[in-house]
Amino acid sequence: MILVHHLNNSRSQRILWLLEELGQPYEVRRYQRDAKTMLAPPELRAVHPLGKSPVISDGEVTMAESGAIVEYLASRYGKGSLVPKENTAEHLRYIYWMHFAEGSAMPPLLLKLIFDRIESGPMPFFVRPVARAIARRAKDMMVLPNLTRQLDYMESELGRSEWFAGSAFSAADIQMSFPLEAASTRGGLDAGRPKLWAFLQKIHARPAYQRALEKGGKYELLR
Ligand SMILES: N[C@@H](CCC(=O)N[C@@H](CS)C(=O)NCC(=O)O)C(=O)O
Repeated sequence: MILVHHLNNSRSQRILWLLEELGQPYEVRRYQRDAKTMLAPPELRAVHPLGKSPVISDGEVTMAESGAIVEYLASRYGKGSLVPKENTAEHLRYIYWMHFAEGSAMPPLLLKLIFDRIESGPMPFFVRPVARAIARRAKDMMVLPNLTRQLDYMESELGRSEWFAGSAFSAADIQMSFPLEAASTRGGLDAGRPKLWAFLQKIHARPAYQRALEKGGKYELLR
């Protein structure tokens, strides 16, 4: 039986959704973020040295890193679904978006989260103006322009085909869901980018997505 180590409000929600799409039985072991630091509890480090979520175990296999887990589960249990045929243009796009999600889309979203917190968080009064000015400048110079460029790019790519890899829904769409959901809570993604917005509405309406929400518990991404 596949066991998913699931941290609340996190990337592991994607893994539950994927397993629901695959119709593959699994168990969920839940972990709660620390309410103040939002970090994972130390018990996750007993499962994998980095102590991050998601991690799965499947028999002898213990695997971390959401992209690797998505690729492993889709190719092992997908029976040809959710992965485009190899040596096709769709398969190349599948690989690209599978890596883009964590490699390119998430870093500016994470930086925005950190700099927003520096800007608005409590700190000694004598460092506050300097810290806030640095956070503001980093956001204006690097983080926000990158976010905008990436959102524009993803919007135009979804103008080429209904889903990220082509005309068929694939595991790359599942992998891309997390940065887009994060962008809609803290990265400026809204109905002004109609293709990306429609993508979010469509995935949220999928029965497997809804079942995964029931299994994973409350899902509210960090702001
Ligand atoms: N690139 C990794 C990122 C893993 C990651 O940072 N997970 C977050 C949850 S969204 C986490 O465990 N955060 C809690 C912590 O860092 O303590 C992946 O895709 O699996």
